[in-house]
Amino acid sequence: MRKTLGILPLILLLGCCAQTGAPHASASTPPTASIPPASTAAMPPPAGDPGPGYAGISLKREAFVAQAAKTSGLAPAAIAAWLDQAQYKQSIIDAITRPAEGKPWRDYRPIFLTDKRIADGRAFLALHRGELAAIQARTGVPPEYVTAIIGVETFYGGNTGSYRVLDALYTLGFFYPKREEFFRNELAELFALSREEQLDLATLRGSYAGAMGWGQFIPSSYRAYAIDGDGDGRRDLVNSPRDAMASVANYFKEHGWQPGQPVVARASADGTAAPFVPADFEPKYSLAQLAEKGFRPIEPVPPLPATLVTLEGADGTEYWLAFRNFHVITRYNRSPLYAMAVHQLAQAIAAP
Ligand SMILES: [Ca+2]
Repeated sequence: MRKTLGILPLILLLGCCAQTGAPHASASTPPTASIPPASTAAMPPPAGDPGPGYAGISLKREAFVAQAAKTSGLAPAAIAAWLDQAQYKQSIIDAITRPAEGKPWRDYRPIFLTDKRIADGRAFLALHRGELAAIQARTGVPPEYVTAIIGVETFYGGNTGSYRVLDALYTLGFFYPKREEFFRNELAELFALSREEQLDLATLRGSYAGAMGWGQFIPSSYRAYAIDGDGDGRRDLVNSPRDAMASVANYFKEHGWQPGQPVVARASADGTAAPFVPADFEPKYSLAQLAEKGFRPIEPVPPLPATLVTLEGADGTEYWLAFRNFHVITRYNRSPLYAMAVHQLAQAIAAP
């Protein structure tokens, strides 16, 4: 997702790469009802730091409780009790406010296109080959792209995040003015999700931006696009790799993945070429229009609409024609660097 935040984030924040280690949340903890014990209302103030200017958030909090109750179907008192349990974490604010990693492609690519990530991706694909083939039959999304997303996001499920999702979305929703409305909405979605999927908010963990599981879905994406891939009746993106793989593919399918079509094609720029940075990566130019702008595919490509992606690579400026499927990957994380890394990792994993 992710991404004025550099390598981060999801759909702007379906963030990538949970920063610290703890693999998926305690598989040994059975799901429990998401409503805290009634005694919570009488609990003392949160043990942790409730956050700077805590007293000043009461109005926001009051409005949020009403909104979240409506979104989730939980009682306002239950929402308020969970907020009492949520803890402000300065480390989350620090993580999200790190200088945006405006890395050029030549520095970004090596983070993801490593020998280990490629080798582990091949092993992951081999381990799940049957499941991934079945997913491709249903969605049209090739195994290597599902694998690459999970590889970039969490190193194949090994790093799904160590923050309590409740703490992450509380901290960002109330103490990160730049995007507080976005995160408060995600917090409300989290309450709904916890009720629908019987997730235990006391233990549910994810990235500092509240993204969960092998594919790092934020709550709204979890609710909208997650799939029960293993047929147990629950959508568990944290503990079920089959659910996670099916959900990544479903996310792509629902955002318009075109089976059999290319993602990008390398382009040449003639002497009159005028590079441009598209506002989004909607493929809205015909190949003829791109040729008029000075950009032509180096290899033959199907006559599909495309847009231009310009990257500063190790060997100089690279021009790419980006098709619909590239745009689909940017719906997961809007950074063109992210989308290109996923594409190239997928290609490397699938290479003979
Ligand atoms: Ca399941």
